[in-house]
Amino acid sequence: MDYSLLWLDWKTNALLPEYTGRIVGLPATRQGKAALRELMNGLKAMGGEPEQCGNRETGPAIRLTEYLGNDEKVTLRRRGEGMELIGSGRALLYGVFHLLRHLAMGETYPEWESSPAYPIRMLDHWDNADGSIERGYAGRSFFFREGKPVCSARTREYARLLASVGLNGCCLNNVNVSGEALELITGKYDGVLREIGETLGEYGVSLWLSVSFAAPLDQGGLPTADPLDPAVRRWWGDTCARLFAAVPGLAGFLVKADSEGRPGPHIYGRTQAEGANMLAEAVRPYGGRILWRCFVYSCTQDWRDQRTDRARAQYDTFAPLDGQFADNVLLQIKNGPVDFQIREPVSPLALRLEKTKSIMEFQLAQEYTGQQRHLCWLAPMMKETLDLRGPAGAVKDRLSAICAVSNTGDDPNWTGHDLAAANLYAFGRLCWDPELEAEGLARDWTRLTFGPDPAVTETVTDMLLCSREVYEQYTAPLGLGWLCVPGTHYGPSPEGYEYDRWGTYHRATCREIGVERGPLGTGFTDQYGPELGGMYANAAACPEELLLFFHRLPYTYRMKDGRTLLQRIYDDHFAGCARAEAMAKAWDGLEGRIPPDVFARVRERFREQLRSAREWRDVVNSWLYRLTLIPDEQGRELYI
Ligand code: GCW
Repeated sequence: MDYSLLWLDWKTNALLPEYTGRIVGLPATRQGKAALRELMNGLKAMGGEPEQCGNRETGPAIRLTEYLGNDEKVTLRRRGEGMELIGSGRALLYGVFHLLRHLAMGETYPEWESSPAYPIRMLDHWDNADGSIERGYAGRSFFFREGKPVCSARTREYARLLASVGLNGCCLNNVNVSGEALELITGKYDGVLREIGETLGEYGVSLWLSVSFAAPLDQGGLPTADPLDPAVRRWWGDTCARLFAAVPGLAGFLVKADSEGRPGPHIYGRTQAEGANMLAEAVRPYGGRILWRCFVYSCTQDWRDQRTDRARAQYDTFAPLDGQFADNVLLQIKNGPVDFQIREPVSPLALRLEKTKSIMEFQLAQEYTGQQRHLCWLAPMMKETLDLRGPAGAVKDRLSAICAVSNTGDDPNWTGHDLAAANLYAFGRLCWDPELEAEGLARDWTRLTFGPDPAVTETVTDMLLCSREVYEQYTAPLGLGWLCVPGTHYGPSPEGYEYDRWGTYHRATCREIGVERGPLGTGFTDQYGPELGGMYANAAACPEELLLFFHRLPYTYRMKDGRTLLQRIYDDHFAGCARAEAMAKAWDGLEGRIPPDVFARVRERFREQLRSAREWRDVVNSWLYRLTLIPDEQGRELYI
């Protein structure tokens, strides 16, 4: 086996309760059988000797009661001296993994009655058919090899990982559909897609595909892809009839249209709703859904143009269409209004839609957050996004689904940085239950991954919990974003995006920095409505961590604690770097307590993180010093 089991690598547990010795009940479905197998194997791995007793109950046991259907509600309750798990086949899977996790952490009767908060909880892979992964930092694709989709032992292992944290979907290929991936819907790969669908399906994971809006033109040979053209509609209808019959686990399509050069309905003078609804109609007979991305903005902006504000674009495009989308369309909204920066406000579109379903998109692939070379645990960011309250309630209560860009690849440890697996774990758990606390998630993941050593649990939990703030401190301060190297998005280049076409400017001079997004500026804050928008619009009331997202301010602006804005930025960079050094040192202190290969790999990553953090600190601070000629109040070194 050339990959690890991550948090499913159950450790020996001498204190397994007696009831784990007997398993009663014979699930009938594939998923139910998978649950039984997982239970047997998990208990054996922990050192237990479970006996399968069919339907005979002779003493304390784990009883599996399967009912037919597809719902996801799990009931796990005490029954005498044993436990009973009740649910559909897939619910049995979730219940078994819950039970195993809690047994592994030393609990005896982990009762649980739960349904997931969202019916769709999935990972989006930006895997290309040639095996590369767009923004992938953990090796190459395990879904595509040598230009073709493949179903391998790893597909199954991946499905187990997803089910074990409650995820139930994955989109196989990059939203930028190109090359051989364009053929995924043409019949050429039906056989292997079916195999993948079945393998994932055993673990309750449905398969999604990214499609190109121009497929009728490019693959169908039609003269147009206009969504209102009858021949185009027919082509999609026929394509779906064949595809959904051939690939039973298929759940629908993910579409990036009119975004960063991708084809879409705007080309034909049609709205986003007309485009999405045309596809929705094609997948409807098979219960399919369309996940329609809202990442629509001008990526050919003139940097001289101060009126166009990229942050506004998604709301301006989609909010007026609310009510026009078919009911099997979900609008897929990135968590922030711009693009996965380390700190952004919540996308106002997610707070606004009333008649349209939405799916929020997070990015576990750490494109802007250290590329899985830096430790940056994203659960606090996800929670802060989901918890935000707008005029009509919290974000988490308005969503219909959640997805994330996957951080996996074919590296043996799945995520490149061994500790980045904690992002995948926490994401799944939060999709099931957004009320879970970050600290508990960090602790559980650490415990399951590294075993019960309290020194390891404490140290790693603390590192995970502070890592996002640390990364934020030494990189881009106060919501400013975009100080990274263009293209690769790794390392500092404060002016890198300044005179470019991407709409991501800070317009720093020797006196001021940032874009004014209140009513006197681009008016972006209006998109939040009077209450939230009013708060963001007023610099004194705006949460400080977002100050430079919303405002253009002089470096001498006084922060709440009396420091100037500039001094705060200097301080953050020094503090962030020092905290990163402390984290690396804390990791070194775990030598001998962590498997040596993992220890060495993470130590290497920390080395790189420190090198890069120092670079960030000195480049950003020196850049501002050169602009302002205002020295650091504490006399620390800045470079001319
Ligand atoms: O952040 C940008 C990335 C692109 C990505 C795009 C998107 C898949 O740099 O690589 O393309 O977002 O989300 O569509």
